[in-house]
Amino acid sequence: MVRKLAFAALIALVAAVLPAAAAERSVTLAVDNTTCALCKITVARAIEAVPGVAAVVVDTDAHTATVTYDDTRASVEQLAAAATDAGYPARAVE
Ligand SMILES: [Cu+2]
Repeated sequence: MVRKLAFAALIALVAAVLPAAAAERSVTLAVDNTTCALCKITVARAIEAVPGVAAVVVDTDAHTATVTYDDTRASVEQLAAAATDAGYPARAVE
């Protein structure tokens, strides 16, 4: 009984983790006008508001935002548009 439950739990865990891991991507955006701590927060919040975004790291010295997101729910264009709409024109960099 316990082994069956453990097995079922393992299957459920694998089923939950695999599709998420397969869809998760990271992209670095070049973001203009990011000069201070407030810009950093504003840009991060704007991008985090896009459905599917898991994490945003803004670097005000490099003027970049590195975004971890689910590519089945959000596109790079949507991420860049969110920052652009907040007053920080953004585009993907390699
Ligand atoms: Cu600022």
